[in-house]
Amino acid sequence: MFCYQCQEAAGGKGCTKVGVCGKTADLAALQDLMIYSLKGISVLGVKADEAGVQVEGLDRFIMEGLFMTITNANFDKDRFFVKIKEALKLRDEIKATLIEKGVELGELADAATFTVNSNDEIVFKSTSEKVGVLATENEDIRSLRELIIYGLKGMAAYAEHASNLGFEDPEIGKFIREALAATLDDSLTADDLVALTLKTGEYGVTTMALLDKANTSTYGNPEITEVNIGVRNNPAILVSGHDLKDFEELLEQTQGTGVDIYTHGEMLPANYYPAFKKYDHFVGNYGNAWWKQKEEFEKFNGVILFTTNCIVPPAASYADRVYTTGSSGYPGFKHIADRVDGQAKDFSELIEHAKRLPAPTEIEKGTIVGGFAHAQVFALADKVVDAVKSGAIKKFFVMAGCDGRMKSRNYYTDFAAALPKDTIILTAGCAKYKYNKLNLGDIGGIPRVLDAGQCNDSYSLAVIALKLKEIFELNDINDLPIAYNIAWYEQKAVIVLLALLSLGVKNIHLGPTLPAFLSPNVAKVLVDTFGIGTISNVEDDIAMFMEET
Ligand code: FSO
Ligand code: SF4
Repeated sequence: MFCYQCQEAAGGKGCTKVGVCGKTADLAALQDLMIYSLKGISVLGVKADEAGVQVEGLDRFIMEGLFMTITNANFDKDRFFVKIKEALKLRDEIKATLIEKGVELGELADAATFTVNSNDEIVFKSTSEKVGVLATENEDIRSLRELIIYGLKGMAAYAEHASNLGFEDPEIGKFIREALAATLDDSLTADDLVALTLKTGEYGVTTMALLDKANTSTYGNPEITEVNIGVRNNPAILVSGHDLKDFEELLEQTQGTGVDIYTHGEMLPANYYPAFKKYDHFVGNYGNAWWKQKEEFEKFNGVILFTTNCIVPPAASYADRVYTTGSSGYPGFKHIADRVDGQAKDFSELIEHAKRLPAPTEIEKGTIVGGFAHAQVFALADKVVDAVKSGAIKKFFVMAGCDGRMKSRNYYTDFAAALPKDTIILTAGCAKYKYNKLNLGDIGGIPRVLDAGQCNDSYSLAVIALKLKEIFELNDINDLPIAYNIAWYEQKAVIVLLALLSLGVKNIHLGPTLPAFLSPNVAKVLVDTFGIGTISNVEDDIAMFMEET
């Protein structure tokens, strides 16, 4: 196996024997083959687009396939076997339709023609060996192709959440097909792929805007909320991941059952939405970021539901009370099936299971504050602008992104704690758990940590920045007193980064390490064009950031 798609890639280079995330070589092979199959479908999909042929369900199929390969989203080999076979079948159906319509297919890439005539894992594995990341020999082309693919994975995840709420944009699916097909095209130069990378960022903005619209028009605009982090004495279900539709359906189905609902990790921002506040059995948030799940799930005692990544291979003590749904999966966890004909998912099995289990053990008490997505910040705009004008706020620090296992990430806790008291942290994603319980105080009633929401709500931070640019009548977003010190872990953070770049944001510092998939030349392009930097130590970095603009 070779995988270097996340920040925890072994040795900062890539996982070759087993993933730090727990991905085995067999699973890695199937994921490589999944991506290859999606590239093949996309080649035909592009031809169908050109011929004006609509393929029902194609956007959704590709999105799900990409999402399943995001770091720690799905460890279930059986699901990949099924999905790859479906992919080849769908691909060949599109091919047959096009031939029937007299569309000239020309010479097709191997990805669009290969077959696996066996259910044997070994055959799948040997097929995948020729199609993995290292199949592209030139390291710069490989780096750019993978950068695009990882951006597409993040984009697909966000587009899928929007689609679950009935919000779709066919242009996004079309772009994903074009870009996937382009990663097979040997005639494209490094410059072509750099241009495609930026275009991926533009579509990242479109996708996050669509998801923002889907979330806010369905559940209302996030608002300032004190979120309870303590527990009650009832059986309970802990919901992890990002999918708000799943969350809503579970809240509905648990009403009046005596089972409480808590959020974990990236589901915390569900607490900020007005629509979910009417449920008395929605208690609050339990625990911290994804990587702490082993100890926290153990103590939660109840049922756990993953709606998306990030799954950590479980301890045997709680594995039998974990469920997955959507694109997430893990062998041995029960999987809740997809919606059929727009009907709600059936969560009855896990609700009945929860009733038989004890209440959560308290691990924390008190509250944390969040809900500062764009509408809420706009509502406070006068206050914020006055504070900037009076000098009460000197600088904003966008510290969005991810949390993770590495000790080096304690940098972000120390950084947040050491920031001058006249600075505000703007955050989104699970990075917040590094400092959202530090009690960093407020500036004239404006909390010093403003949490916009999930990683996709980084879009909100960009909208806020653009609004401030307008209010202060600046020509360039980079003239604002905003510094970007972003932590990343997996591929959704890649699309967030590309989206920020496409909006013209410069001098983003990325840590705790730069992606292993950036070759030295590609890293140089990012440094030279966008001023991308990394982190060093808290003291020097704060001095450097405070000096800028
Ligand atoms: Fe991932 Fe990062 Fe959203 Fe976290 S991008 S790791 S769980 O911030 O949040 O899915
Ligand atoms: Fe390694 Fe990350 Fe790939 Fe998992 S996703 S195999 S940890 S690089």
